[in-house]
Amino acid sequence: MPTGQVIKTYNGFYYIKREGEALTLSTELLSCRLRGRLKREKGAVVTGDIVQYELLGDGTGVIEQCLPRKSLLHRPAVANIDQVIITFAIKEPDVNSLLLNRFLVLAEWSNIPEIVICFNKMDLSSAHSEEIMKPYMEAGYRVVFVSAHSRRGIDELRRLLKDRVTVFAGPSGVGKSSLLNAIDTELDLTTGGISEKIKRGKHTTRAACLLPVADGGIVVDTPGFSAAELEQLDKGSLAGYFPEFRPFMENCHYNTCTHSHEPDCGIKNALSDGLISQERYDAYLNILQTILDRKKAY
Ligand SMILES: Nc1nc2c(ncn2[C@@H]2O[C@H](COP(=O)(O)OP(=O)(O)O)[C@@H](O)[C@H]2O)c(=O)[nH]1
Ligand SMILES: [Mg+2]
Ligand SMILES: [Zn+2]
Repeated sequence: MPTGQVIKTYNGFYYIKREGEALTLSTELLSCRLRGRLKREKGAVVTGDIVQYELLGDGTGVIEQCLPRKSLLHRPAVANIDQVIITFAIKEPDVNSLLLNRFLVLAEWSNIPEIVICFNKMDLSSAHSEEIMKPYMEAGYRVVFVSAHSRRGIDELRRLLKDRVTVFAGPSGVGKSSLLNAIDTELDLTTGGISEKIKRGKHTTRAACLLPVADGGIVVDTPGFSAAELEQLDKGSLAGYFPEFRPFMENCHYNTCTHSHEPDCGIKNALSDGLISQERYDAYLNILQTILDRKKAY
């Protein structure tokens, strides 16, 4: 059976790029329906999925099977993302470190293999930029310092996108669309001012689609994803989504330790020894509280 990748979905149709074909703006996609058994299962096939399909006589196809996913972003549902570029600005607006940490946890939880932090608007100021990003660089994350306006770091971003499926995350106004336009002028995305929410109307949800960019990269075009669903996380697994916490967890006295109030906690000891940052630990406690509050509400 032939294999392909779902590039977008619309009204019960799944548009597929055949295996071995490159994705460009002129690639002809195959429109497919789902086999009945897959239709009954919610979320059985989403954008980004690698699927096997049967070709019908009329030039359309039927998806028979979805292959195992490498990663899954939940809202919007997109499978097999290789990389997330979490974008913030040095100012206008200032970095919201709690939100940055929520995005990092969401990316770790979604099993996205490459996680990059992109620090935009470096033309406005470069003061303290390394200091602001220090906890994240120390945690092992790659940070790129860029400016869509001065084009600093744009070549580096373009290299990062090559041969990967990438999603840009981050609050509105930090310059995600501007960066994509700087990477590939053909994209011509709307920037600034006009709220995408208003443009589309409050209640229209638009599904994500995969979009080719210059030099062989693919970006996920999404109306934006939220880190809200983090409350679905299990409190026991949260600390594991902070990569630099992992080596210290085995020193906790209790194996059910939540690293908050318990004595003899490996993570709290590492914090007081200066081995993990206060900012990251505070974010951990904050997200933990979100999870506990949700559990109480039931
Ligand atoms: N000074 C400066 N402003 C930028 C830069 N990148 C984007 N902006 C501005 O920030 C605003 C929001 O940009 P936009 O790309 O729409 O952000 P998005 O909401 O994340 O897609 C616009 O007014 C842009 O002109 C940059 O590198 N430097
Ligand atoms: Mg935008
Ligand atoms: Zn602990």
